[in-house]
Amino acid sequence: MTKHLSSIKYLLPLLLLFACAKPPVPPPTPYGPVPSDAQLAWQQMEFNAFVHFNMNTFTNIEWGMGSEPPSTFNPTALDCRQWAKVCKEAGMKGIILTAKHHDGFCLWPSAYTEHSVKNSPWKDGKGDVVRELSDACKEYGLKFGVYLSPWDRNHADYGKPEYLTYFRNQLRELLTNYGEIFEVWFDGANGGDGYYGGANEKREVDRQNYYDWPTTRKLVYELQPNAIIFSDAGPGCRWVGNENGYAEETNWSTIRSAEFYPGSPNYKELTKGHADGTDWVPAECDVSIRPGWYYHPEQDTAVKSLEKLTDIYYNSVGRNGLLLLNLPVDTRGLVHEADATRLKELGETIRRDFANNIAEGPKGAGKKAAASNERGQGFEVKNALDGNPETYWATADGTNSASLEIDFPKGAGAGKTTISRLVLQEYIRLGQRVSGFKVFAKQNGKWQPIAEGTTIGYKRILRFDPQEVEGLKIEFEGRAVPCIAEVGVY
Ligand code: FUL
Ligand code: CA
Repeated sequence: MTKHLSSIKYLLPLLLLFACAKPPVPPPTPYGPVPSDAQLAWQQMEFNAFVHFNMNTFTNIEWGMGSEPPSTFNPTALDCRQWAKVCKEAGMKGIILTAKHHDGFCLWPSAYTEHSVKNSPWKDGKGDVVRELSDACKEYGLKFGVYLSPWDRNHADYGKPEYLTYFRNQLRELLTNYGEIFEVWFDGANGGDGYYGGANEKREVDRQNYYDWPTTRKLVYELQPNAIIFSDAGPGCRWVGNENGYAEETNWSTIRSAEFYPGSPNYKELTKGHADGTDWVPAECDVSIRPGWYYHPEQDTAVKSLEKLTDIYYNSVGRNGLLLLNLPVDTRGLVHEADATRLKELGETIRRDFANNIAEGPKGAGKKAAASNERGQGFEVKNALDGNPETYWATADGTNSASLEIDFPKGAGAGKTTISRLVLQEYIRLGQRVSGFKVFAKQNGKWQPIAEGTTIGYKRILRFDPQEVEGLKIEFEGRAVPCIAEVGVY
């Protein structure tokens, strides 16, 4: 009997513990399509470089016909390490190179054509720009991607089924011989006049069916399982629908991708995406630092201003897009001084603008944040203010509208804090859920509306004139319970 009693004595506290411990709260269910791990890693790169450098650099035009003799390609001081250094210092994470543009000239010694660097005077035909840049990227800790133009104005078979074998053979070379390729860029521009092996004629293709894209995609994934395929239709990422570097305020990372193909006429819909999209295909904003994609000496004085580039950054990365900023490498084979200087300034501006998140961390104002609703353990509001994109604040099922409030600690001055930027990030592993938000600032004890918006997605940045605030409140409206990974205040 005593033996029994004593065992009850030990069991009781354990039983009590069980009774009091709250059951773990399950995470919200995903809403709609969600990104793959590769798409998530890609989006986190945020800011990448495009490099247009090829035959057109030496003919000083944008689109070569395909009849240019390889002898024309002759950079005098090509240095891919200089490109990589400039990009790295600007805060970019990867570089995509025009390995072959519409004129068909190849920057690598392809085994399938004579129209390449191997027949150029550069390095006596022993050079390989793809090799040099992929090596430089490795050295500088950048990812490397390739642009391979589907349209080829040099190739005799363009427009016939035989050309697709050639195209895929080239893709195989690029995706096999140069290490990891993070992005493969398929331009929508194709079909029209060209040299075509001497035929000098106009060749139109059925853009939707000619290329048999499913087969090409399969090849890409077979050789580079983590590559992001860029095209108007994705599937990895999509064109934003313009070449000026601006996403729209509303930017869904989902589209009904079956309605698009590279070069499809409905491309304007790509700008906003589709709220009811069937596939996760986030937007990439490609834009050149100069008026042209290729280098033209007369544009040395037309490099975009720091103000313009900063605006582009805020309207691409700051609107749920990835910024792919093009550098037209010059005839020496270098990023021109004017572009390099501007890029350095841009990098410094971005770093400075986001140097000090006053909401983050145990000492930050976020410590005092409060939410109108919290889902429970593991989903508290503090998760939105910890600087960790993998933790998030979520509300209870059914609570699709919720607000978060941050009070700023009394500083010197009169307990006021000056802010000019707000960064909002959804936890997109669970889909894109927020459809609207409003921002209020507490000024002299009263809440004043200062901004509002629609989608957030991976990242939304708001800029406002510097203002003194005592607190900030953000109201979120979700299509499902909001999952907010980060709120940053600068
Ligand atoms: C366009 C091309 O036609 C341009 O030459 C450039 O490569 C740009 C990135 O895409 O569609
Ligand atoms: Ca977090």
